[in-house]
Amino acid sequence: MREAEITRAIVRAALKDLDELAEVDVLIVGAGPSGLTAAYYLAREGLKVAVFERRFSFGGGIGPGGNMLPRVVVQEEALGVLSDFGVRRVEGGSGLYVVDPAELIAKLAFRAIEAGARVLLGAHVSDVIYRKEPLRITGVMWVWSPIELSQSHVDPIYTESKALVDATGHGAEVLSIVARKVPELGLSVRGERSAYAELSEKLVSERSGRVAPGLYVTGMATAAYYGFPRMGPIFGGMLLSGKKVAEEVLRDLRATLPQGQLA
Ligand code: 48H
Repeated sequence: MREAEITRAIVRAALKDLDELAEVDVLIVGAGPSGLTAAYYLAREGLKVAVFERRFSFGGGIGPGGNMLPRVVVQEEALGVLSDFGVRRVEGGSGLYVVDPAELIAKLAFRAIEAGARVLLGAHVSDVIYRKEPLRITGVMWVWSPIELSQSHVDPIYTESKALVDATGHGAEVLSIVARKVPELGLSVRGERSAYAELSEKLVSERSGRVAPGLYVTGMATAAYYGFPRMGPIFGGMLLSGKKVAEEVLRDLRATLPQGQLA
């Protein structure tokens, strides 16, 4: 085997991939718990789904558990989602179930990818694309993360989407960009509030969804956007929120697009 052939195999496959990622049905920014959950429920319906994650790993905030103790908890209401992903849990009392973060990360990612979602690691989303009349968000601009970190001036490239989901966690990065750079949409990111776990879990699960034409929010980004409290190392709300945003995206895409128009 020649070294040149190793290069060619990588380049050919990667360029084909990037070509396919120029246009998707749903683009999810962030491969944390909410983003991966949404990716699974959308991909299993046959949509072309991509998840762009700026780290070279997935799971977002799951890995460190609670203050680096290797466990997270999930409440009873989210057991159905855990079952859809085949995640094992043990009872922790008071309606809480205890989960191994490594297993949660692995199974969320495995199921999303097996269902057909494409997870692109090291892809940093730095801007959005928009259109007027009708005013809507139609995709993102992105660069490889090491380029972003180097602070070199490199123009990003585009991915168009019919639905763009902000699953970037505490920073609500996509919505913050839109609030600043597409003021016509009138969005503002209020910032999360101090901890109130039960209330926050309920609000985040219920309110994740569409925030503007073509633009959706899930997970902690929902709390940051609406000014909801934080909840600490309980993850049921993130899973339910990912499922909820997937349902809204599916509903909207099915209502507005004939089947044949999905990418
Ligand atoms: C590409 C990006 C970009 C970008 C960020 O933080 P996450 O785990 O997000 P959620 O909302 O799915 O889960 C939140 C949960 O982990 C958490 O922090 C909780 C429950 N906290 C409660 C509390 O009180 O503290 O994942 C977001 C992912 C990360 O992997 C980022 O690297 C990635 O998004 N990301 N990827 N382009 N611009 N910004």
